[in-house]
Parts: sequence; structure tokens; C-alpha cells
Amino acid sequence: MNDIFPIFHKLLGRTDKEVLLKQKGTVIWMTGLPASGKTTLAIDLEKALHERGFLCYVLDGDNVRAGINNDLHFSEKDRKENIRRIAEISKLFMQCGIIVINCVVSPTEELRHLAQSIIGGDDFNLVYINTPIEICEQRDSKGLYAKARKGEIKDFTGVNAPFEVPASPALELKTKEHTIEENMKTLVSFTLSKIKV
Ligand code: ADX
Repeated sequence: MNDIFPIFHKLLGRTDKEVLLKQKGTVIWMTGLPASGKTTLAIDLEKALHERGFLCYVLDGDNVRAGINNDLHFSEKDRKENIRRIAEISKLFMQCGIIVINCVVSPTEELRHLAQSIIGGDDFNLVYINTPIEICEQRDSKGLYAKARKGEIKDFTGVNAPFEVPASPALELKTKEHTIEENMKTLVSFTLSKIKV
């Protein structure tokens, strides 16, 4: 950081943007196994909030990995860098007053704590999409579980790479017990409680 002189303090602040947008910026960070339903809920949440007049942005693991993170793979080191960048990008959007909806596997407590430390405790809302692995594997929307079982992917989360259940998420949505509509209702009201001015 030598010879770097950030000018954040000279710029308009987060509150100026939030007043303009009539909403509070925050980060809804969805964690869960691949094919657990994170992306489906994020798509619907963005639509539901947009219809109510809120400005949102969805950061989806696959989207980000297709662009800014296309130099990263799935080693522990790369997953950490993936999360660090997603958290830093989330912070930029959030400071612009935007509601950031993330769907990122973020498989370990260490990675989620890293994201939380970058974004800040009050703004980091961890939502655990709890879907048993048998159901994720049955769905296998991208055919990746099948590939991992055949040994074609060597570090696939839930099969041959770890997924740690979050110890204290702000919200847990069980997709086996509840319908998408029921979970959406819970998720929308949870988010509204964080973003209304
Ligand atoms: S994370 O582990 O680094 O947080 P991220 O959410 O960005 O994961 O990317 C996960 C997505 O990448 C999955 O939805 C899946 O489509 C794809 N993917 C490809 N290889 C793997 C792998 N080895 N483990 C997990 N996901 C993978």
C-alpha cells in the first residue's frame, strides 16, 4: 500500500446515495451446496424487490467466475481469492446504496468470516440455503455431481471437497420442508426489514 492515497473521504458518502435511492444498502449473502437453490431464490428476490422499487444487484458465483474471476479455479487458495473479490465488489455496490444479493457456495466458515470481515458485521446477512445433498444431487441441474462421482471433477463441493454447515446464519431456509413460495416470503420479509429507510 506504499504510494497509494485513497480519496474515499472526499467522495459523496453511502448515506447520500441511500437518501437518493430511498433504501438502505446491504448484502444478502446466500451460502449452500451446489444446486441447493441459491440462484433460483436470488433471481426471484431481485424481481420481488425491483417490483417494490428497490435497486438490487445479483452477484452469482458462476457469473463472477465467467468474468472478473475467470483466472480462478477451485483450489483452497483460489476459492479464498474468489470470496475476497466478491466481498470487495459487494462492498462497493453496498456503499452506493444498492442491495447486493449474492449466491456463492462459500463452503467454509473461514471463507464466510472473510467475507463478513470485508463487508462489516451489520451489513453481512448470511442466509443458509439448507438442501440435503441427496436432493442437490438428484436435481444436478448442471450435471456436475455426476461428473464429480465419475472422478471427472476432483474438488467438487459436497462430493470431494468440504461444505461446512454455517454455525450462526442470520436466516436459514430449508428447501426440503418448504416450497419456493414459502421460502421467498420469508426471504423477502427478512430483506425488507434490512433495507427500508
Ligand atoms: S466457491 O466455492 O468458490 O464459493 P462459487 O459459488 O464461486 O464457489 O462457484 C460455484 C459454481 O461453480 C457452482 O455452482 C458450479 O456451477 C461451478 N463449479 C465448477 N466446479 C466446481 C467445484 N469443483 N466445486 C464447486 N462448484 C464448482
